Amino acid sequence: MKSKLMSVVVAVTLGAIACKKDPPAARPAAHAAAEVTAPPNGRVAITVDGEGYHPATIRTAAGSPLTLVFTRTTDETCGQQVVFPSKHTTHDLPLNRPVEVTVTAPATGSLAFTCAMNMYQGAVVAQ
Ligand SMILES: [Cu+2]
Repeated sequence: MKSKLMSVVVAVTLGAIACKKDPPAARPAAHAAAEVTAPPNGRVAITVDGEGYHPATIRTAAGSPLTLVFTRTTDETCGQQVVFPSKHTTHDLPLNRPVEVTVTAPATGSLAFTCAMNMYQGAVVAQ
Protein backbone atom coordinates (compact mmCIF):
# COMPACT_ATOMS: atom_id res chain seq x y z
CA MET A 1 0.00 0.00 0.00
CA LYS A 2 2.65 2.45 1.05
CA SER A 3 5.03 1.54 -1.77
CA LYS A 4 2.23 1.87 -4.30
CA LEU A 5 1.53 5.39 -3.07
CA MET A 6 5.25 6.20 -3.26
CA SER A 7 5.50 5.07 -6.86
CA VAL A 8 2.52 7.22 -7.80
CA VAL A 9 4.15 10.23 -6.15
CA VAL A 10 7.42 9.52 -7.97
CA ALA A 11 5.65 9.12 -11.31
CA VAL A 12 3.73 12.38 -10.89
CA THR A 13 6.89 14.22 -9.86
CA LEU A 14 8.84 12.85 -12.81
CA GLY A 15 6.01 13.79 -15.13
CA ALA A 16 5.96 17.33 -13.85
CA ILE A 17 9.72 17.68 -14.39
CA ALA A 18 9.69 15.97 -17.76
CA CYS A 19 6.88 18.12 -19.07
CA LYS A 20 8.35 21.39 -17.93
CA LYS A 21 7.35 23.96 -20.46
CA ASP A 22 8.63 27.49 -20.73
CA PRO A 23 5.98 30.19 -20.60
CA PRO A 24 5.17 31.70 -24.02
CA ALA A 25 6.77 35.01 -22.96
CA ALA A 26 10.17 33.27 -22.85
CA ARG A 27 9.93 32.22 -26.49
CA PRO A 28 12.90 33.56 -28.45
CA ALA A 29 11.97 35.74 -31.41
CA ALA A 30 14.39 33.93 -33.72
CA HIS A 31 12.47 30.66 -33.82
CA ALA A 32 11.74 28.93 -37.09
CA ALA A 33 8.32 29.44 -38.60
CA ALA A 34 5.56 27.65 -36.71
CA GLU A 35 4.11 26.46 -39.98
CA VAL A 36 5.65 25.34 -43.28
CA THR A 37 4.41 23.97 -46.56
CA ALA A 38 6.31 20.99 -47.97
CA PRO A 39 6.28 19.60 -51.51
CA PRO A 40 5.18 15.97 -52.03
CA ASN A 41 8.08 13.62 -51.13
CA GLY A 42 9.70 16.52 -49.33
CA ARG A 43 11.86 16.49 -46.24
CA VAL A 44 11.05 18.73 -43.32
CA ALA A 45 13.48 19.35 -40.46
CA ILE A 46 11.67 19.67 -37.14
CA THR A 47 13.46 20.87 -34.02
CA VAL A 48 12.20 19.61 -30.67
CA ASP A 49 13.08 21.91 -27.78
CA GLY A 50 11.68 22.96 -24.43
CA GLU A 51 8.67 24.54 -26.09
CA GLY A 52 7.66 21.87 -28.55
CA TYR A 53 8.01 21.32 -32.28
CA HIS A 54 9.40 23.87 -34.71
CA PRO A 55 7.66 23.88 -37.08
CA ALA A 56 4.60 22.31 -35.48
CA THR A 57 2.40 22.42 -38.57
CA ILE A 58 3.50 20.96 -41.90
CA ARG A 59 1.16 21.39 -44.82
CA THR A 60 1.50 19.15 -47.84
CA ALA A 61 -0.54 17.64 -50.63
CA ALA A 62 -3.19 15.14 -49.52
CA GLY A 63 -2.01 11.55 -49.70
CA SER A 64 1.61 12.38 -50.45
CA PRO A 65 4.59 10.86 -48.65
CA LEU A 66 6.75 13.09 -46.53
CA THR A 67 9.90 12.58 -44.49
CA LEU A 68 9.96 14.33 -41.14
CA VAL A 69 13.44 14.71 -39.66
CA PHE A 70 13.15 15.29 -35.92
CA THR A 71 16.12 16.63 -33.97
CA ARG A 72 15.79 17.08 -30.24
CA THR A 73 18.13 19.88 -29.16
CA THR A 74 17.73 19.94 -25.38
CA ASP A 75 17.20 17.67 -22.41
CA GLU A 76 14.92 20.34 -20.95
CA THR A 77 11.94 18.83 -22.67
CA CYS A 78 9.54 15.96 -22.56
CA GLY A 79 10.17 15.45 -26.28
CA GLN A 80 12.42 12.40 -25.86
CA GLN A 81 9.87 10.47 -27.86
CA VAL A 82 7.54 11.44 -30.65
CA VAL A 83 4.26 9.57 -30.91
CA PHE A 84 1.95 9.21 -33.91
CA PRO A 85 -1.29 8.18 -32.17
CA SER A 86 -3.20 7.23 -35.31
CA LYS A 87 -0.30 5.08 -36.56
CA HIS A 88 0.35 3.58 -33.11
CA THR A 89 4.03 4.30 -33.52
CA THR A 90 6.56 5.84 -31.16
CA HIS A 91 10.08 6.94 -32.08
CA ASP A 92 12.88 7.65 -29.64
CA LEU A 93 14.60 10.98 -30.21
CA PRO A 94 18.20 10.90 -28.94
CA LEU A 95 19.70 14.28 -28.14
CA ASN A 96 21.05 16.10 -31.20
CA ARG A 97 20.66 13.12 -33.49
CA PRO A 98 18.28 13.50 -36.46
CA VAL A 99 15.61 10.81 -36.64
CA GLU A 100 13.77 10.32 -39.91
CA VAL A 101 10.12 9.37 -39.85
CA THR A 102 8.40 8.80 -43.16
CA VAL A 103 4.69 9.46 -43.12
CA THR A 104 1.88 9.76 -45.61
CA ALA A 105 -0.31 12.82 -45.47
CA PRO A 106 -3.95 11.88 -44.95
CA ALA A 107 -6.55 12.31 -47.70
CA THR A 108 -8.26 14.93 -45.55
CA GLY A 109 -7.61 16.48 -42.20
CA SER A 110 -4.37 16.01 -40.33
CA LEU A 111 -1.94 13.43 -39.01
CA ALA A 112 -1.07 14.38 -35.45
CA PHE A 113 2.18 13.81 -33.60
CA THR A 114 2.82 14.49 -29.93
CA CYS A 115 5.26 13.99 -27.11
CA ALA A 116 4.72 10.94 -24.93
CA MET A 117 2.52 12.98 -22.59
CA ASN A 118 0.56 14.74 -25.31
CA MET A 119 1.80 18.17 -24.23
CA TYR A 120 3.70 19.06 -27.37
CA GLN A 121 1.59 18.79 -30.46
CA GLY A 122 2.25 18.93 -34.15
CA ALA A 123 0.49 17.84 -37.30
CA VAL A 124 0.90 17.06 -40.96
CA VAL A 125 -2.06 18.80 -42.55
CA ALA A 126 -3.43 17.71 -45.92
CA GLN A 127 -4.21 20.44 -48.38
CU1 LIG B 1 5.05 15.90 -22.66
